[in-house]
Amino acid sequence: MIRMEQTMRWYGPHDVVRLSDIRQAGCTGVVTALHHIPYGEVWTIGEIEKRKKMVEDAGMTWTVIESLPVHEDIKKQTGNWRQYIANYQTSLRNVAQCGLKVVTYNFMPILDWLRTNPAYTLPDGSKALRFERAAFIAFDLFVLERPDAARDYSAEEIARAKTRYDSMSEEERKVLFTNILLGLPGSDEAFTLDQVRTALKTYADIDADRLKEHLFHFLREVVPVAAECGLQMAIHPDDPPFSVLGLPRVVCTEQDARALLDAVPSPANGLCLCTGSYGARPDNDLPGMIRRFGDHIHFLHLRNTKRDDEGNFFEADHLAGDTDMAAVVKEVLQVMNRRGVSIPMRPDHGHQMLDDLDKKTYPGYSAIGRLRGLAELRGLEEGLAFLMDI
Ligand code: DNO
Repeated sequence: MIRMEQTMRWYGPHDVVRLSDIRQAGCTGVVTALHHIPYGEVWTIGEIEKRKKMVEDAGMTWTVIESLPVHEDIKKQTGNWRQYIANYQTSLRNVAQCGLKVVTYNFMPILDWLRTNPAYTLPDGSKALRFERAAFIAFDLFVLERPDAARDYSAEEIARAKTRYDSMSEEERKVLFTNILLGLPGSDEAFTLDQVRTALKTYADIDADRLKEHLFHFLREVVPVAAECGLQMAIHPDDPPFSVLGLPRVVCTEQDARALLDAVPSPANGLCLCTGSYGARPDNDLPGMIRRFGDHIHFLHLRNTKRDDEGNFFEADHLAGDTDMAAVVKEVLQVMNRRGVSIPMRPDHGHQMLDDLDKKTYPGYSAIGRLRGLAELRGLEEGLAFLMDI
């Protein structure tokens, strides 16, 4: 009886969702990170052990890190990047020594996930994260005023963005700005407009091919260390999975994932298969990706999105949306049974609903919404396993 390991993300002692809430949701594992350690610095054994003890004292285990962040200098190969890679290698050795197994990271320039609205009201009154293309383009063209931005969009998209911008009040424009630049997960800091403009300039000479080379170089440096100390690396895809604000993004499609796995062949070089991120593109075949990448899937984010023809999407119920979640979980069960391992999974994001509506949680990380997602996924997995007789 091999089942997915059920986990939830915990942002640490300041998270309003407590470890006891996560345990009561039925999780055996917690996914967390040392968010207080600045990017690029070494995670010391003392700090890792402290966090591990908190999770264990709450009756759960910490096997997956999300994330061990990659410093911007490594992505750009500027400044102290060599030192930051050495620090990353040291952190890997330290987390392995403390018994952790999976290291999630991403290689998105400057921004991590990006939405135009973290509280989009659904017909039932619950709230979801949404990406609205016209609002995003309006931000790029008329708020950020990024030079040459117009080249990235069609005349029709620009016209739609202009209409959208003109319909917004000053207040709505401010809110849009804050929403788009919500900052990195786990940090309370948001970017200012000037900071974004300055940061974007630092990528002026880095196109997708070059960023890919930098990623592959990083992998050549860290994957052997991970392999040697028994860790699995799991790269999170870009969210949304396409270039934004003129920045290159190189982990968007099955071909991208294949290329990075081929660049450094090793079982330690793996994926965080996020069905929500990859699933925002119609050309990503999620069940097929799980089948084809099976041996390299070290962590699963199960989430669904609903797209429309204008390039908008919102985060749907876990079992609704455009991704066939039953087909996904069926493939996962097959992969796990073939490999003889349980893959850790977390219900990625959840709607803000019921009592969550009165709480200030990290966008997408409500307690009850995620509990609902987890419960549905758990039921789906059990039902499928019964029918598959495994
Ligand atoms: C968003 C998350 C991402 C993810 C990182 C991994 O909710 O899925 O922020 O943690 O990209 O490095």
